[in-house]
Amino acid sequence: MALEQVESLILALHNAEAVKFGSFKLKSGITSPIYIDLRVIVSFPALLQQVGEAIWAKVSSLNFDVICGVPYTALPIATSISLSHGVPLVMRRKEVKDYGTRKAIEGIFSEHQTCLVIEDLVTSGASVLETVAPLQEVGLKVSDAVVLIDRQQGGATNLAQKGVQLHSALNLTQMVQVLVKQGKLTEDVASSVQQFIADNQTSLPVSAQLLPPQSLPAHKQRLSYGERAHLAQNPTGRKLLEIMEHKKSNLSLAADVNTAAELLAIAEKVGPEICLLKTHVDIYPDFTPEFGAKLRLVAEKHNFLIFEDRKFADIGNTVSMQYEGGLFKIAEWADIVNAHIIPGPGIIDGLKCKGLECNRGLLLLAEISSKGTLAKGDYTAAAAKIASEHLDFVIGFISINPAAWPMGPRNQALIHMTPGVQIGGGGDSLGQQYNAPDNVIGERGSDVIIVGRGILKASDPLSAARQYRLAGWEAYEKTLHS
Ligand code: 5BU
Repeated sequence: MALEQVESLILALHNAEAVKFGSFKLKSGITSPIYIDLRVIVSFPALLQQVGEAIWAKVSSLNFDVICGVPYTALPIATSISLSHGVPLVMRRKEVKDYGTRKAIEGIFSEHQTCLVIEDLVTSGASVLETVAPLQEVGLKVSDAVVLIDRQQGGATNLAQKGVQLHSALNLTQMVQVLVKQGKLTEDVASSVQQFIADNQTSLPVSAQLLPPQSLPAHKQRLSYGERAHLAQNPTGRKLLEIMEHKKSNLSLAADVNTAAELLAIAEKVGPEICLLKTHVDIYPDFTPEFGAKLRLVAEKHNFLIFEDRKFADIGNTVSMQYEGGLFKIAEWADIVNAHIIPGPGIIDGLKCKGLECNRGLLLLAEISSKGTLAKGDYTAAAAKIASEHLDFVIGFISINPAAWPMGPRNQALIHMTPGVQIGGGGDSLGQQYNAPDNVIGERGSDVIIVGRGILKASDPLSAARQYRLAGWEAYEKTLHS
């Protein structure tokens, strides 16, 4: 782009107030002397086109088959380029309504085609990676991204570490220089912007840093359970990952038997095969206050953890009482419980205030295995976000198809557990839907298979448990070595 075109674009962005100078409090709490909001450019069609052309000038010599704008601000920019230069778009859905049937990437493409990612503004590069991950997931290659404005705060370096080369039409230094030259900005403000850039270099979030540089589908880029144990902030999450590695087991038994006595017996029998025993304590008519201590002895003997599938769903104060008190005193004996996020994050605080002091962990119900579940799309995305904000207590999710989540690079400290597992698939007459162990761990990207009737109704539950453990483990090993 010629110098006068660069200057004219910078002035047009300034006139449209897409770039402002002053003192702005950013979401992160940092005060910035510059504020950039490129959403306004949709109100200025000529400017939108000018932006598209400036970006195109940077990438027209690269090889790519399709382009994809990072939602939302870069979508109209990508559309403008597509219309002007006849390049097909693909579109990333930010809110996938139903992971089972709706696609995260819309449009026509074939595996191994190359996609250029288009972004409006880059700070750390994290939002570019959130779009790169689902593109790679569907088999597209991504080696380049282009941005209108690079804030020069480390994004290009961070993306290069992930194998994505960042091209930029403009950067902050250049913009400030032009605006000073044009009398729109004082030297003082310009130098405070330079100082801000120098003082606010970013790196990627830990989860993104740990991913090896691309090209395998994101759900296959998994670290081993043992490596992930070092990432877990919560001691129970860490311990579970260590047990999984040590016992070569990613099998959880859903021990839905009729009595506490039967439960203790089956725990004793299949204990050596499992990393986790899942209970529904409220279905045992012979429950006594000694139940928890007895089960813990079996768990210690066979080195597995206990997960009471209580599915808390009330306000923080109530769940805190339900967790600690009542007949079952769940917090005393269950290493792990789970909760719906329907009440909002207060439920986590309510459980955390009892659970954290005794080293317990929490799973959030992000998806459910039964037909017609409402836990999907935005709800699942909200569960993922809330989890990432409570890593001291939340150890992972109940999830059904985490590989299809469009939320960007996986936080490998969090453990995905999937119920609705049976060799042979199928379902029951009350809405349960089954997937096979290799599909759950391999294709769907989960970490733990939760198996109930597949083991309990087998003629020999112990050998069935072994069969499930081996199937789950083999599928896991393939995700490490593929
Ligand atoms: P099954 O016999 O393998 O179908 O048992 C599944 C178990 O997992 C059972 O205890 C359910 O309560 C539990 N479950 C589930 O099936 N689906 C879900 O989404 C959740 C729990 Br959450």
